[in-house]
Amino acid sequence: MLEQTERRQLDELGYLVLPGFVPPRMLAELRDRVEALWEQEGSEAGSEFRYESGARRLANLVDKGAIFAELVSMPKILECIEHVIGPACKLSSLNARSTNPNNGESQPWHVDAGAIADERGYWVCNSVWMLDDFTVENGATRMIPRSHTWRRLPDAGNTGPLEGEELVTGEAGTVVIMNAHMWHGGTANRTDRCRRALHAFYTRNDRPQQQYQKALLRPETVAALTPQQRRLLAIDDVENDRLSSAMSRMSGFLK
Ligand SMILES: O=C(O)CCC(=O)C(=O)O
Repeated sequence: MLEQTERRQLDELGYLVLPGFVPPRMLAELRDRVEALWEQEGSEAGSEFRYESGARRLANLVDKGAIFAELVSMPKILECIEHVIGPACKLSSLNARSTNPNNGESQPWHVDAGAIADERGYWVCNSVWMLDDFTVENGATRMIPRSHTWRRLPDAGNTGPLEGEELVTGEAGTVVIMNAHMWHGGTANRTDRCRRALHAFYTRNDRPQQQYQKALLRPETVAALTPQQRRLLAIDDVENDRLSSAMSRMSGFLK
């Protein structure tokens, strides 16, 4: 159960840090799996979503290991997500992002999916899974607490410091639930080691998925899902087929 203080932090600050959330064995498996995928996918890694200079990416992870379907459906995470965007929600995407050693520049300030809260309220919520310690040096995520209430976007391309920004550091195994309307971005990695994270991103059911899961998942992946995971991935949701296939076509990911 979410505690009252946790609900309040999500409502007021826009984010909640869950230290030590990932059990050590799961953390080791996640690290091994993402490294194996980077090795296997080479220059194609991230192609189902996007490439980013200064960072390695992976996309469509639910299709790339049973551990990932388990991760996106963990009860505490879902409780947090549903607190922010309501119970009628689905997975939008599951990606990995690893900032390269000494990669130079911070990411521009942004909100995920360019999303501004609408008349029904918030509709995007992300979770950042630290696979390495996030430190002041290695590219931790910066955020502006309370900016999810502003209902406006940061200036495109701005990477400079902004008033009120905070750097969210933590040990590997920490998960940060983030109202994704809040202004945020990864910072520059000034160390000689990569900084790895997973982003499990959710959206309200009346909005398209960032990655149209049903079109991306292989039949054997779909067959192994629990009923709850099927619902979370919107496998049987006809309205999602309409919304997300149109979006995938527009982005060029679906012919
Ligand atoms: O990995 C991070 O620190 C944040 C990345 C992020 O916000 C994004 O890629 O949209």
